[in-house]
Amino acid sequence: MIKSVCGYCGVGCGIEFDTSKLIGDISYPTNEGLLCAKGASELHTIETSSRLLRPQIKQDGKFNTIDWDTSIKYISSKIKKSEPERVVFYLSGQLLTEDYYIANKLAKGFINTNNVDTNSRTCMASAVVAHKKAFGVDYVPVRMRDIKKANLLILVGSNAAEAHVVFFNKIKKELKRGLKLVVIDPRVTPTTKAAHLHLQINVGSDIDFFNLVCQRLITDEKIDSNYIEKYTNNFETYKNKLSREAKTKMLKRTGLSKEQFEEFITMFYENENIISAWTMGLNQSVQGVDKNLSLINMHLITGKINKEGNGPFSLTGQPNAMGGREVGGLATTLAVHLDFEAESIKKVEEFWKTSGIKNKRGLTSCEIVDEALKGNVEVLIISHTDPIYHLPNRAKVEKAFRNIPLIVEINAYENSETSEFSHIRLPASPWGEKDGTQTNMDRTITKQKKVTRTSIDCKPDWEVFKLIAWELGFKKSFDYSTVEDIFNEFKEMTKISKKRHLDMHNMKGETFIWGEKLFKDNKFLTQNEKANLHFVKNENLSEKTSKEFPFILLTGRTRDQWHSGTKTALLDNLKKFKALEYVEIHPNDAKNLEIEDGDMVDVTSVRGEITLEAKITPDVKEKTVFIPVSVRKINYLTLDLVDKESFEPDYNHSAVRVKSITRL
Ligand SMILES: Nc1nc2c(c(=O)[nH]1)N[C@H]1C(S)=C(S)[C@@H](COP(=O)(O)OP(=O)(O)OC[C@H]3O[C@@H](n4cnc5c(=O)[nH]c(N)nc54)[C@H](O)[C@@H]3O)O[C@H]1N2
Ligand SMILES: Nc1nc2c(c(=O)[nH]1)N[C@H]1C(S)=C(S)[C@@H](COP(=O)(O)OP(=O)(O)OC[C@H]3O[C@@H](n4cnc5c(=O)[nH]c(N)nc54)[C@H](O)[C@@H]3O)O[C@H]1N2
Ligand code: SF4
Ligand SMILES: [Mo]
Repeated sequence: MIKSVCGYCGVGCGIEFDTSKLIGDISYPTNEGLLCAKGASELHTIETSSRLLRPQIKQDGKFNTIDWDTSIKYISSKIKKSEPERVVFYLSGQLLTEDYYIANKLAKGFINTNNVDTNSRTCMASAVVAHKKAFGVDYVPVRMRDIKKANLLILVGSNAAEAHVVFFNKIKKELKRGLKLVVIDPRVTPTTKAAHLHLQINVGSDIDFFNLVCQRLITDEKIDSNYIEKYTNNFETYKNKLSREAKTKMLKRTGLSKEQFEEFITMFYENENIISAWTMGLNQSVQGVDKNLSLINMHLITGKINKEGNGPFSLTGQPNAMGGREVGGLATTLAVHLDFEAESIKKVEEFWKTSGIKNKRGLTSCEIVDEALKGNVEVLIISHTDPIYHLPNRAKVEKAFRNIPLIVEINAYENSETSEFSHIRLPASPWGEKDGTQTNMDRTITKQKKVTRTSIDCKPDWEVFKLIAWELGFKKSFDYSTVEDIFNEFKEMTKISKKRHLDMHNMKGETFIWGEKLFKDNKFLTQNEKANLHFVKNENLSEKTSKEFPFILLTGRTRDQWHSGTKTALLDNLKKFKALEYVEIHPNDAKNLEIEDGDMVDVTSVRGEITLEAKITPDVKEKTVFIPVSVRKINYLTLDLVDKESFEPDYNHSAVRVKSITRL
């Protein structure tokens, strides 16, 4: 019997595998034996016909097989010839901690480029920055089991019923116990359908909503003055600025009625223990950091934090998004939660026994695109992600990628959207064929285990980075034989994290929950150990609709598909649940535009156009449309505006028009 963990989402369900069958691990606390359809089908993904099984090089527009040795030599020679800052790594929250660690070490420590970014930029970078601004450290002070002690759960911009399925099952169990659920989302979703109160706010108005709530809490004296006094900074300034914001304007922007707002306030007052959990509806915004802060403020002024059953809970999407943050595999951090100040660089150089680490952050996702357009990217190494598919404003990304002389794609499957742009493809061992470590959204570190032998010519991602490091002449510093060697080094490195708050060095055995005592006694990691309140307001910076583009496009997940679908779209047992390609449109809008259910429609933004089947449903608000991310061409439409602090894209606010082509 092999015990492992699901490799799809941030819930991180434990699994058991025994020669022929895969089941949920009953003894694993997160899922207690439960699995969703994706987790249950993990084994099938190893056997799909779309696996990439040999290294390939593109010659005359066609991929031809080459051997590992030739490919690694070729890639390394190009890196050697390039100036360090023209070399870019683009990683993924789906990589294992060891993969992430070694890629980050190689790039920042030895090639001396800080250009190591990841798809997590598009995912939870806003939460990372908000945590640092409010708490002084990127730390999530709530765990899933806290919902057992909560009286009220507020889900904001989160469709957990489809995106965090097993966690949502746990939520439903708690609803039977008496937990109250509020969901704040501009769409009707399976999550909102389970809620006691659904606040169908206007897209992008979350800051207005939380500011209204906080204003009201202050006026009604429902705040915890003792907590504020002892454990927070800036309250007076925050309060004064907040009091100047006009209530009616804010309420109007949310699109909610007074009655709906009052209902929320009553629920807030009636319930003692409150958790607010959020995902992409807050993070993916031009004001993603501010949206996060507006919610965190609500917990700080009521003292509903650092107590069982309370707190702001940022849910991570990918299986090891957390692990990536811990090793520091983002362009905006150096390593193990250290940034780029001289003192941190010195510590990291000493630990890695290297020199020359640059003292400036590297390029973030959309900046890589901009620099490539200017001809400033020579080598791009992509691992476990599909940037042509997932980055916003795809036409621009394609143009930029055509301008990069060498794109290396490390992928376990051959059918990514990026593959058309890659020059070399290296076959990775996918889930099931490799070992390693991942951290779920609960800060629980678990081991992913091999359940079958590695396909003959495939290598786990970490080994690919190791081979490149060796070829570049860094054998001594990358002399690992197993994932354990790398993980042990990472554990040791956490000792140099600020105040040793990353406490993985205490980990013994197979699983560990890091940071359990971090905010003990409400001591935060800011300079004076108090949390910071930040006044924020809705600056209304997103793309505006117009006569020509009258709809706002929302994008998001469906339960049984995983992003671009390289793993899930081919599996009949998953495909049967829901179509992959469609656009949802409100009946009134459909009527005005003479669109009928099932019509083919063109959806157009100022950046591009795609054709989809129309699905008419009142689940979307009037003047908004929804397209699931299983539509691979989705990002031809989206805008590439980013948050100025987190650099996370504003995916959910593109202005589009819809036109039937069936009825032309
Ligand atoms: N089945 C499945 N599960 C997944 C994934 C997958 O591909 N498939 N991906 C994983 C990943 S990487 C991630 S990041 C998570 C994402 O998890 P979620 O964020 O829960 O998933 P989304 O479908 O993107 O849902 C975001 C919700 O925010 C709403 N929203 C949009 N704009 C706003 C706004 O301005 N305010 C508010 N309040 N809400 C808004 C949308 O209507 C949508 O329902 O899912 C993870 N789980
Ligand atoms: N419009 C819009 N765009 C979005 C989002 C949105 O909500 N709306 N969400 C954003 C978010 S939150 C995210 S996380 C991204 C996700 O975007 P991506 O990361 O691009 O999506 P995936 O399809 O999960 O890509 C993972 C890739 O890894 C490959 N792979 C699988 N197993 C392995 C392995 O073991 N090793 C290697 N090397 N490769 C492997 C898969 O074949 C696949 O090509 O999309 C972002 N883009
Ligand atoms: S909820 Fe997430 S971790 Fe659990 S089985 Fe489903 S995809 Fe896997
Ligand atoms: Mo994500």
